[in-house]
Amino acid sequence: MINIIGLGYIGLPTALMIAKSGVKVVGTDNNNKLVKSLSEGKLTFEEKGLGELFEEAISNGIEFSTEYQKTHTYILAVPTPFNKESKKLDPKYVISAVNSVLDNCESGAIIVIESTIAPGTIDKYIRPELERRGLTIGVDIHLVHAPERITPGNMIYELEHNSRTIGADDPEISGKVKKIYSGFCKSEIVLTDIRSAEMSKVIENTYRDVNIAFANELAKICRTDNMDVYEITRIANKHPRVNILQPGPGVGGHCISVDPWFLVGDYPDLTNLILTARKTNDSMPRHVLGRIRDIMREHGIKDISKVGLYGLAYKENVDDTRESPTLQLLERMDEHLAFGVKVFDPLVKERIVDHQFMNFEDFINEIEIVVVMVGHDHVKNNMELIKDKLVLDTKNICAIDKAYKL
Ligand code: SAJ
Repeated sequence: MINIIGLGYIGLPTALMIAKSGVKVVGTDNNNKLVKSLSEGKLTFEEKGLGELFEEAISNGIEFSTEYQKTHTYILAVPTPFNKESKKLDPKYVISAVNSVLDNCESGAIIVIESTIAPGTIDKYIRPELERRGLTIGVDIHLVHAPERITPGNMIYELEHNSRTIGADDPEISGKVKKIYSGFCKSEIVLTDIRSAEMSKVIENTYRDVNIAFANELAKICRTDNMDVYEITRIANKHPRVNILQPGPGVGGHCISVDPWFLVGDYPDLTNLILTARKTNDSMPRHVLGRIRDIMREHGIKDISKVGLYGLAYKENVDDTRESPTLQLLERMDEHLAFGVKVFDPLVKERIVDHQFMNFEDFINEIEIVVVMVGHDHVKNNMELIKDKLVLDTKNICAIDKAYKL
């Protein structure tokens, strides 16, 4: 039996996948409400394909509990909150989950950590917890890092099709964990050591951050001379070794905008490019604000309540608002502007800001400028309703000739 600890965005789909592969799974979370809901067959977040997978896992006998189980294999997918001031991850939930596992597990158990952690976390924070209890690592207990790699909006597909990394000290343990993951992962499973697994996860997200920053810098360059960044990158990308990403209103989510900071923190003298990329991406909400001001000035619009931000999620077709560019933009507006501007997101049900409309038509009727911050399918399907407004299309998804761009 495998006990999955943490039933959020990563832990739940992973638990369901493993259950689907025929292994007995118990999912544990300390949130009573969440466990109750899952035990009653009700999902707590939306994700493509999750409903069907949930049903299959239930018919394969998956169980949910607030209790840690006594077993041999644990997979930890607990949150690692980011401290915005220190730019560091707080490993407290991983440490406390490891301790709860140690209070319950069989001798020789395997603890697989999936949560994103900064390079060196296992050596610095986890091994000492085990040693403090007098446990011999590699005999009494085994540590593994198998960082998750799935992207919200396409999680189920990516769980099956993305390659996995398994970092462990002992090849025999890597082999056992590989067997679990190969029950649902159709792609390559790469075995390595713990430190390399930690580092590779962080550099994947850093690589993407740096590449998005390049696209964002190009957008700013093109804006100064009124050139079309999308046309220029489309042409450049015809080159067989060029693949420029898409500029946007900023980089959101809990991963790409966070992980590069671990490298900057640990290697301050060696990370000029990574730090500059982070700052470039963080500057994009302010760039959007400048574009909003340009449009207001051009059209003699003085009242900020005539501006509506479409999208609160951090990216298209998800309801996750963590570090979202829209929230970053609101933080960068002075109080008066932030209070007046209107906001709408069809997927985000929780009320997060003032003037957050729940009805799209009311939102559109009240404003003159629509700022498309997120490319949800919903807005693509509602072009008719926005096409007569002034549109600032920060995602280049609106089929409207006169739309303003970044
Ligand atoms: N973005 C751009 N331009 C682009 C691509 C993305 O501005 O060309 C923006 C998005 O709009 C969004 C942000 O970047 O605000 C991040 O979105 P994303 O879809 O690139 O990535 P995430 O945060 O959803 O998921 C990432 C993934 N990592 C990589 O692609 C290297 C995912 O595979 C990881 O599992 C996840 O981080 C994680 O949990 O670490």
